[in-house]
Amino acid sequence: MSEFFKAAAECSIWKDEAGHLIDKARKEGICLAWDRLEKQTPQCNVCDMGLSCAKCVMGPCRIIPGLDRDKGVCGAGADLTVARNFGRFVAGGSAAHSDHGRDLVEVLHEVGSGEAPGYSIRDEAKLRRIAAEVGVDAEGEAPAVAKRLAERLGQDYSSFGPGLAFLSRVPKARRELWDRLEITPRGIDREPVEMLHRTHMGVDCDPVSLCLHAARVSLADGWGGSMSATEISDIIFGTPAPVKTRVNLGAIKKDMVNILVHGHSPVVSEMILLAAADPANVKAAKDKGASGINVAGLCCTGNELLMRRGVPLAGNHMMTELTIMTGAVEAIVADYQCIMPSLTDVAACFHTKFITTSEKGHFPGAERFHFTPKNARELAGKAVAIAVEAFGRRDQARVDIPCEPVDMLSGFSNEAILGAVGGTPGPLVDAIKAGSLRGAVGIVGCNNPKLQQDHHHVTMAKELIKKDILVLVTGCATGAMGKAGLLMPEAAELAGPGLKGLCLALGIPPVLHVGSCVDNSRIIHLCAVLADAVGVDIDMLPVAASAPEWYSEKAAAIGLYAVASGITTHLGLPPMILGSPTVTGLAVDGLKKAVGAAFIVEPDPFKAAAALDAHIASKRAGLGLPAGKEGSDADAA
Ligand code: XCC
Ligand code: SF4
Repeated sequence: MSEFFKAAAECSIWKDEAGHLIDKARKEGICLAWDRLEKQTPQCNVCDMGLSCAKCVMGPCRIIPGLDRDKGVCGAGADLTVARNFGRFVAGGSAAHSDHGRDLVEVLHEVGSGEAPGYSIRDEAKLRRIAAEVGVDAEGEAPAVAKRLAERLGQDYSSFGPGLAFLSRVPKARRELWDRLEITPRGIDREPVEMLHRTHMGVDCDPVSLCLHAARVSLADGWGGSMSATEISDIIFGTPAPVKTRVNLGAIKKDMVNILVHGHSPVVSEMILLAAADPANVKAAKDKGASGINVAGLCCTGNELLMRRGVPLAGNHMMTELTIMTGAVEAIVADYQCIMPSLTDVAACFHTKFITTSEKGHFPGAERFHFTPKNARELAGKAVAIAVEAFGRRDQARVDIPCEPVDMLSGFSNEAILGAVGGTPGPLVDAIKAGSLRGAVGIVGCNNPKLQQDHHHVTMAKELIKKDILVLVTGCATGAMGKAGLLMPEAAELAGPGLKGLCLALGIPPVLHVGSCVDNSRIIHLCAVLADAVGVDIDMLPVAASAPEWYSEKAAAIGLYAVASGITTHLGLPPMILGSPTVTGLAVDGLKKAVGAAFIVEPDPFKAAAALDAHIASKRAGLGLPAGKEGSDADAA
């Protein structure tokens, strides 16, 4: 075992980093998510089961069958109440990611129209390739192609377009299945809006029908809004290629002006990066006594910059409050999603400025900007100036950055993954057929203060790579994997012999960072490419997904589009559906018959990894493939 890995393995990451700053906050009387969770505990059991309803003012109702309250005032029972709640939950998640996708469509349109100074087409080849793929004239000047592509992808949001452009990527058998089940998404906006309609009192009263529509809602996100967000971000900001960078709170620099970009969209953060590199701003920082300006990422905005620019990642979801506790953050520049409202409270305990950039995301107490593609360059300069000014008010005696950053590799877009094996899926398929690569699992999603942060992500990844199962990681799982050293090629030593050989031959880690949460669309696309190469539907592939520490509506939408696409998905915590035998039965079993995949709910990461391993083994057997070398050197060591 290399020195690098020994160090990473022996470091008690949570205790030294998060635990240290949680202690600091408690000493200083600053309230964090863990404290608020404690105050909220025990949480309402009726809500936890999905059995409370406040959708009209005949209610609110609590459906408690054992207490002779088996129906709400309108007559809705447990199954219907849970299905309505779950449908709206998924609609919320799909709407969030897909509305992010709309922003990218609009920026692409403005770039094409010459109305977005500061933005350009960084990957013209991809622009033309995607345009041709979705049937848009790909010839002529790049801006004109960009405008036409934006108009085509914009049609996917309406109900009157030619149909979702990227459905052409879905294997034929899967498309036919969706048509038979009437879950082919018809419009990115239409499906979540229809869910709100169906769940109004007195519309869709069949829990099964609501669950199927929830699947349709999620597919509109996965193969629509999220996929557009990913592809257009690549076109405008560049398609990711492997890049070395660093992760953890050590990405915050004691002697520099630190700006953390937070949220989900690369649109603003890319401009902040440019403004931070502007010599005039760097000089202003030096005049204040700093050695320069440092930009680091949080959550999925962080993932976007990590993938394309190698900008270090300071933290994932449950680290966001703690970054401010270092006392060394001058500004958090936030766009939208997963930004805890508490951040302005914690920031107020320090010199930290909290800056919002989206007209959709307002935070009382924040410095509020409204970024548009037209004014982004100018406002980014102003945001950086605010951070530089704040550095002058930093109390160096309160600065506490508890760790050195850990190296990691990022940038594994599908183009990069397929490029590494020669440009076609053939060699990957051959490795799967031979059993050196037994399968692949996407580990995705958030942290949740109910679980020991990062532990479930890391444990599952280690268990799976041991079994020659490649792990792809997105979203907040990335920070966990990175801190544990799993995103470096040296981590191949922890993999089974087959995966280790593949990693050594290609110089890649056994856990590949493939992006932010909208980039889960890269994973379903890659599955479709592999399925077509093998000549089967996606549900027959030896693949799975896992969200071990999830918290958000978006994660539920992602999990559901993975399942509806044929990818069995593990959840570390159950969604709020356990009050309905029908909905729970569908989720963990019934969907298998309908779409060939279902959810596995298992809080223990060792048991969950074993379940996914067994799933992959059964899929290999189904394809008549050899079992592969289960158990490994790593196991024996
Ligand atoms: Fe949010 Fe995407 Fe979850 Fe992280 S992983 S807590 S959704 S930032 Ni999307
Ligand atoms: Fe109660 Fe029905 Fe109204 Fe929900 S919709 S609050 S169950 S009456």
